[in-house]
Amino acid sequence: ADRIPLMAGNWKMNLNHVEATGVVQKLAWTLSDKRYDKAKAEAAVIVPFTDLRTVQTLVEGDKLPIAYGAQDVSVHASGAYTGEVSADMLAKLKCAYVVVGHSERREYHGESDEIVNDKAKVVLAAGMTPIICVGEKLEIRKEGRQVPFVLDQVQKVLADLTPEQVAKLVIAYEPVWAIGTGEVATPEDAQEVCGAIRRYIAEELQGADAAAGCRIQYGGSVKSSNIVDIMAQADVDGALVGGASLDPEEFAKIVLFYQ
Ligand code: G2H
Repeated sequence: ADRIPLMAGNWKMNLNHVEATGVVQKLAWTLSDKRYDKAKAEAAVIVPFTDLRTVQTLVEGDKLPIAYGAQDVSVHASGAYTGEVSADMLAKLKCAYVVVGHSERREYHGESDEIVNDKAKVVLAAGMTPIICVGEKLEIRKEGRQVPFVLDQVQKVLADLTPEQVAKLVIAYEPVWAIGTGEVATPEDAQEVCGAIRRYIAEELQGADAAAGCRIQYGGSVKSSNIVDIMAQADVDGALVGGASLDPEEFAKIVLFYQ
């Protein structure tokens, strides 16, 4: 399958809208200077809600080859949900992507696989692409149970989705012990789980076409120094990059991993 790798920079709770302008401009400038080829990798920034309108204006105004999206979404459509942001609001801002179920949302905001599944559904219904995060904690990894644990998450977060929907979405495998810790899973660790996810979708869930189409990212302390080995793995179709995406020159190197 022709899966164009998705290199998504998850800014987390960093960069206000003034700072966002500088980072996006610098990223776009660096990519164009280095002859970035959109057919080889897709660049995206996943930004705080308060930056979205600014990023939209920049991207549309200057026709930048950078997709953008949000870090979370409400499961509700509208109404008395103070502090929440709906999928329709994000679609109106032309977000391409919405991250759902990031381990930090699971850990600090009690998001279960069922909530993540509901969020994936509202994102798809609004015409955007969910980036659905899964991954095991250190205890599970130490017991060698990462594959069955993650496959159980995958089955729950993809519940009720059609093969056509699954073929278009993105799954981010982020071993929680490798997030923001400088601890990186080896490329073989990443492939073990990403490959198992794809086989499981093919054999037990939405079938071969869905499995061949969906993009599976690796996430967790990705940097320009380790991206090439990670991307060399057969079932890794990109990266969800946290810390390293805040530096536009470093993130550009990650997007341009193929050069
Ligand atoms: C994992 C990743 C991006 P970092 O959360 O979501 O963050 O690259 O800082 O480990």
